[in-house]
Amino acid sequence: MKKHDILEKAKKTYELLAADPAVLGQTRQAAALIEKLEKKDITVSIIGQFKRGKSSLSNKILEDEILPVGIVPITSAVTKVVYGKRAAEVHFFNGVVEEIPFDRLSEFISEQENSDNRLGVESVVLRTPSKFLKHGLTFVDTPGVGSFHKNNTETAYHYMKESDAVIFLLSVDSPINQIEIDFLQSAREFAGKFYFAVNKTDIVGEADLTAYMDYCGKLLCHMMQVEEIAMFPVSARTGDGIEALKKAILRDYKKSAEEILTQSAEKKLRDVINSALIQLDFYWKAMNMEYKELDERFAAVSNTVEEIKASAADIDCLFEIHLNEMKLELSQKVKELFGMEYRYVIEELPAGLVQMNKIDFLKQVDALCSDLEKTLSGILLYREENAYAVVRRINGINKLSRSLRKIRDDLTGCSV
Ligand SMILES: Nc1nc2c(ncn2[C@@H]2O[C@H](COP(=O)(O)OP(=O)(O)OP(=O)(O)O)[C@@H](O)[C@H]2O)c(=O)[nH]1
Ligand SMILES: [Mg+2]
Repeated sequence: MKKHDILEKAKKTYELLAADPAVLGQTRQAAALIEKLEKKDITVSIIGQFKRGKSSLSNKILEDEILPVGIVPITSAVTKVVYGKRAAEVHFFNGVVEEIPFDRLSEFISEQENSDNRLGVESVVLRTPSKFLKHGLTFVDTPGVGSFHKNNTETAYHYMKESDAVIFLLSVDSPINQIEIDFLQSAREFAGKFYFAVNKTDIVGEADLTAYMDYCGKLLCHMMQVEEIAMFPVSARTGDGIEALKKAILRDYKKSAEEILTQSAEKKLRDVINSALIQLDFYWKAMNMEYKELDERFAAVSNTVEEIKASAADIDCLFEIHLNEMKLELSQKVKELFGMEYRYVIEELPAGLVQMNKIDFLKQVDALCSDLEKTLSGILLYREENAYAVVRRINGINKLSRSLRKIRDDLTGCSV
């Protein structure tokens, strides 16, 4: 499939989704996908089990010792690296963006200093004048999967959806295991291109390395359903093999960026459509739910709304941050009660933001709450006595589902 075809399909999907507030979350995802395709943004992420040497290898690839590494599980937050004058920014879930000096990085992205991501770091964005990034790639170091720290596994799985190409990192001190196989299976659903790198080659002799490459190579071919697979033996300690890996990535980026982006966008579009279909199915079921059950859930939402309104009266500063946090709380509640993605736009709040006054803040809280209740009732036709409206809504859901399935069926597969 060509890039403009996938862009057309993404736009068509967006139009269909945007007409139904029931799929608000997926509408935003489709919009983000269109923007990515139009801007030709390519993200290469390094992923794998904890302690395989992802951050050490990232430092070597970027030729800058910026990311913290260690013997115990370290990386606890997604770290995006782009080309530019050296700078670091922390993006928090509540929208706050804070510029920090490089020597404070580990306070935010290491498990030891920010355990279970208690600081609520959404991601860290670093700029460095690395030759590898000069052509516009975004490089991402991710937390490792499979350690005791479940939050890191969840973050890695969640982020993987945004990668276009991945460096899947193995290490010679451990043959590929079930945790890695499961992770790779999921990554296949989203990334358009894979580079398999085997780290720590400095600790084994040539014969052992050959045996390892042979064994893992066969397994990976089987998993990826291909005849042959390119593998890159590297050592983040000595630097061996790293140039070959970088060259392969840059060569593909220059020659086939569009192809990589198209393949990854196709997979991401399929994911958006699947998630919209699940959501529509949910509505369908919710509309057939007993009123008693639906009453209870609506009452629970109303309780949260009342609590939020009451707490707003006591807030006297940092109104923008509180508003973002309320949006997160409301989305969480809707997800909990109705299983649906009801995502708000979280405004970014860089340092020196203009302060909202209390009157505006209270108005916005009110608007936020009544909007939620109105939209939810509308979507679920809660207490709708008019049978014709219900039939029309059900027909609308069926029609939208059919159109989305048709777009999904036209999408194709994956590549190595
Ligand atoms: N011998 C050897 N050790 C390495 C190599 N690369 C990394 N290490 C060591 O492996 C350990 C883990 O390195 P990290 O780069 O922190 O690994 P990671 O995959 O980022 O770990 P998490 O962030 O916890 O998932 C450190 O003690 C590194 O010094 C390598 O090529 N050879
Ligand atoms: Mg790391």
